[in-house]
Amino acid sequence: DVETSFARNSPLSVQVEDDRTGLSLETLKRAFLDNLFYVQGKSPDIATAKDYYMALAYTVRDRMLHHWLSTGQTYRRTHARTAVYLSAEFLMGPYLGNNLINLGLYDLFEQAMEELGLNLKEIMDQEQEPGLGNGGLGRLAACYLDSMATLEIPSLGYGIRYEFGIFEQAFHDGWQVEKTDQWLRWGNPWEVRRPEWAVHVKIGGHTEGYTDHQGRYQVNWVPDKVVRGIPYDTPILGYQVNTANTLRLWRAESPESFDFDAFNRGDYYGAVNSKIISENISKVLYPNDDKLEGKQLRLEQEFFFVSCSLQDMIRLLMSEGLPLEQFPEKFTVQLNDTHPAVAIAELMRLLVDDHEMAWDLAWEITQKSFAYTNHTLLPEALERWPMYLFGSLLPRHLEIIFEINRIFLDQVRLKFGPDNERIARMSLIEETGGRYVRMANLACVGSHAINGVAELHTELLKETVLKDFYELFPEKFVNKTNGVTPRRWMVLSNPRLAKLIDQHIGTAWPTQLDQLSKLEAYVDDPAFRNEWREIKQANKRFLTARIERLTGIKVNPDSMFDVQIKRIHEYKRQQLNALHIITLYRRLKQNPDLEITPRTFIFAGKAAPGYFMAKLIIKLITAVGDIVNRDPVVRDRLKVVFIPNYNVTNSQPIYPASDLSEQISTAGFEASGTGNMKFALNGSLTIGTLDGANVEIREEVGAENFFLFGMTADEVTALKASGYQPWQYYEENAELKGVIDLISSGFFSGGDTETFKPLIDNLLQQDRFTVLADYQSYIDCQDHVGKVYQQDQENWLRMSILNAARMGKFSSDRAVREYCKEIWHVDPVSIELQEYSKMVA
Ligand code: B1N
Repeated sequence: DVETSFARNSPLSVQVEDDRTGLSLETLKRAFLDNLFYVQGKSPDIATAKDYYMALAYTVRDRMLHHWLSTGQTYRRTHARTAVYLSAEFLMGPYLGNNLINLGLYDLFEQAMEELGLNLKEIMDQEQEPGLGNGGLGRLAACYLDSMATLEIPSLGYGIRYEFGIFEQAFHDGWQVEKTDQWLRWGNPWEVRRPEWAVHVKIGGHTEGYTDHQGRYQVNWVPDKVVRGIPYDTPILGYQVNTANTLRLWRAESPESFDFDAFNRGDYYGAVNSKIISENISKVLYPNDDKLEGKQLRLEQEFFFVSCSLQDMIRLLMSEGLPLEQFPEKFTVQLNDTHPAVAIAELMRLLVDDHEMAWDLAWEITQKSFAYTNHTLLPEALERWPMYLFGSLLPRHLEIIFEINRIFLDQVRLKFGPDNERIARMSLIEETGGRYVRMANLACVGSHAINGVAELHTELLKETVLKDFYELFPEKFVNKTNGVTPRRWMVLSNPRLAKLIDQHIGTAWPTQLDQLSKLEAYVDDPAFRNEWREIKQANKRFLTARIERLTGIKVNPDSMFDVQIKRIHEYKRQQLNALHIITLYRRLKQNPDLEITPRTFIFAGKAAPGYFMAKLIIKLITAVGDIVNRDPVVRDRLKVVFIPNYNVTNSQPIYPASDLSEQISTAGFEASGTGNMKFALNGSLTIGTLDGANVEIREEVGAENFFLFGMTADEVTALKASGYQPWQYYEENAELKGVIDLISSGFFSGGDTETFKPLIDNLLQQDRFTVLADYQSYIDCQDHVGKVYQQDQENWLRMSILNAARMGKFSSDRAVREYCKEIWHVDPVSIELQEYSKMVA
């Protein structure tokens, strides 16, 4: 039995090494049992499912380490230019399955487990995913890491190792309740703690000016607290390449010497307390999506991970023997929204104060280094920090921002003359009613490139929130439409469809997604069509079983699966979807024999814990489900399910089992969306507005293969400008009135007319997201969707195949290639696996 082993011919080749790299079935089984025994300390008779997971994870990790160490060594040796992704969120999803796919070892490990009487999928189900993000923004960061590694782009992701990620969602009486996420409870086999690269971060205090021995004015920042940042590294494998990049997440601890001081003074409790306070910084993820929570701790988190990361980059630069001036040649730093934008002031401080660089050179380096991605137009999400708060935590950074602002506003005056309103709008400091530091303005001034995440979004940025900056710096603005990784969102999560595609167009499509267009040749092929349909049915049956397990609700896999899964937000308009369900229900109550397309409405998504209206929307959906699912008149033609605790793990079986993808945000509010891409890629049809990337998806798949409804962004703006009066839509539309009145009557709340009153009042009186104005268009479109699904199944199938075949553009590989070419100017570096003996020599 010849084993594939990196160290096969090396003098250091011993049994232990072989167990960690070998790939024969016998070696894999032995390595797995060894890890169970020696790492988990368990014999099979008392091993739990968690032990099996851990043993398997370590067995897989061992097979990643040559990739990882060879990659690092190559980057150091070649001084590789590196793309740095700075993000407060990384929503990585479970690692085990993804790592097996990217190593190309999935089938082999499945067989090895089977030979041990174990089931790989069941073991994979044991993983607690690191939920270190809220939604699209965090998941985008994860897809980009996957693509950067796959494209062999030297890259580093920097973020925060939150001890508690996004909360776990449970339900009481149809209301969301939050439970703490304890993802680290069973240990994390994928990370390596690196205390030797810890850094110190100053917070608070004051600054002191002094003149140095050369007669230059310098500033000394005297903090009132110092925290220690410890990096935890996770390898990020590319797909079927040797590259393994690094995700480096920082944990906050207290500096040992500080504890020691207090301890020596006999203040044991004080020492322990200061440790607790320091550790708070990386304790918990703020669970808001598209909404700023202006809390001191949040600003501390942002500054903490940014300072740690920049110090680490400078260490790496110097360890390669490169001078500080080379920072922008060694690194290009992408700011994932403004959450890390304080990096602009922190790099200036590190260069000017700590490294005594002249201001102008430091500023040139800073602008060359950073690029900024904007992810939202919602004004309530734009980060602004009360100036007193900012100054009390970061006194030196506030001074630096004032100086950046002084020079910048002179530049504005030079170009536009004495336009005080413009100056007030563009200033880094907001002074109208309370003073604030504006992070988006800082990001625009300190970056050489600014991008939106879909074409429409970028255009709207230029016309609205960043208009002044576009007029000053038109050359900085570019669009980078989002993408998703086909490895996780097809190969891993839809293996049946992936296999069918392999059989027809070969196996290159996961890295060359445009090749999916070859599927168009089979759109009329009866055998292919049959298999396409059967795979969708099989995926629906699988999800049906899961739904029953998770909710107790039996759904019909032959019904249309009509799915809206995403964060709950008024602009995403889950309430519009609910109005449609109630519309259909009323029609059935009025005419029980009405012919309707049987539908299963599937929802999943979390509401921010402090977002009352979003929680009320969840309650409305579950309340409607309670009535509709039990009503004998419905005769199972409508079912409403809310799958709890939406996260990456729970989403993976949903996209492949969906027929209809709900992308129904008010036009102009969803920056891009990325779930929309995952659905279409897996052969679901979209009902959607002309918002975010929907516009481009429709362009690619063809208008005839997309169910469009609703106002355009311009129409929404115009309607509001003309004085939108939502109650008029209610008064003039009998069916809409009937639906609203049914909710108001207490029909879905056990006769209680108070429960949904805030939601109804809001719709009738404000309706910021024009739900009522789009109601009829949505209902008409849904009626059409129902007809096509029921009466024109052959056409539906054709549309499904064409959607998947035309989604090539939306691979995150395409997006990353565009960033590399147009913003980062980073080239691939291919990795040769180094032999173990040479690496340790
Ligand atoms: O970013 C995604 C987009 O596809 C979505 O359309 C967009 O809504 C999402 C503050 C955000 N924008 N802003 C956030 C998240 C957390 C937070 O604290 C804002 N998320 C998005 C990827 O581009």
